[in-house]
Amino acid sequence: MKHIRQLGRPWLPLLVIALLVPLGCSPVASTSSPSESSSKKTETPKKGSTSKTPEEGSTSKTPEEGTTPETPEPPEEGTTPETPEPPEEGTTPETPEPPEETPTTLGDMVEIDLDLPAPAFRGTPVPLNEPNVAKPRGKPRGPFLAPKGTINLSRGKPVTCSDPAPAAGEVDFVTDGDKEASDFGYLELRPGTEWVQIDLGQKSTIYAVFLWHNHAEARVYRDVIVEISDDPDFLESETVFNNDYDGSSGMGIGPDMGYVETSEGKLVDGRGFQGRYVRLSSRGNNVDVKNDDDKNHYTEVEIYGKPGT
Ligand SMILES: [Ca+2]
Ligand SMILES: [Ca+2]
Repeated sequence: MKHIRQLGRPWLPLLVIALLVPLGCSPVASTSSPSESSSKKTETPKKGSTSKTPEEGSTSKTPEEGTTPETPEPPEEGTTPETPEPPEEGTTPETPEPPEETPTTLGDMVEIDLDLPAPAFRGTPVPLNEPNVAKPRGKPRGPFLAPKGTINLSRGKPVTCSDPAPAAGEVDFVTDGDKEASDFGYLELRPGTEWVQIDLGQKSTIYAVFLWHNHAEARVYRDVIVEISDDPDFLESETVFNNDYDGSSGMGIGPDMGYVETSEGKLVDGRGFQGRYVRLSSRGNNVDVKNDDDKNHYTEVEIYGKPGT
């Protein structure tokens, strides 16, 4: 029994080694491979996280810069952010574009015939003691040019006004075609800032507004303001003329000059703005104010343009 025990002992260490070697080998070998594999895993998501590279590459740069393993993972993340962005950019610029294009659409320019009333006084009006008034031209106005197809849109169209009880005349006088200087031919509105408004019946492209207050004598009407809108209440509008130099009518200080009434009427450039309604405001005149009777008079308004849009 002793011999067997002595012979058996020298084998023990061999057995132990034999058992340890396979156990030890596996951990040593595994440490190297996982470290490499882990590093590869971290690298992949890092490159993948920079999703912009694949985004750009997916469209054009990928074939040159892209490596095959990176390409498949990121595109999924990259495609999602790209999709929502373009529609946002596309919709925003479309909205502001229409108002810019609207007033600049002009066709072939032709001369439009006007039916002017007879002059009520002769000679060039004398410069008036009134601020911000343009020097009278002293000669007839040149031809009225407008895009081909322009017509008088306002003739016979319904008129409303801010004065609930006009002192003289009817609102229909403003668009009845009678422009002769006469105390019986105009609509008279109370003192202060008042307006008349023409409903063209449909949204129209407007190239010019001609305006006759009372041209029986050389008068200057104050705070002449002309607006175009699709809203009958004019909460939003395009102002095409404003000579209220001190802002006393509450619609802002205007850049335009005052003018002396003549039989030619006042030509206001509509600039091709579109709208269904045109509103004309004024704040009395330099003649009647001396008599403490600072009223507003509208003999005729003609709006030239094209019906519809
Ligand atoms: Ca009239
Ligand atoms: Ca004013």
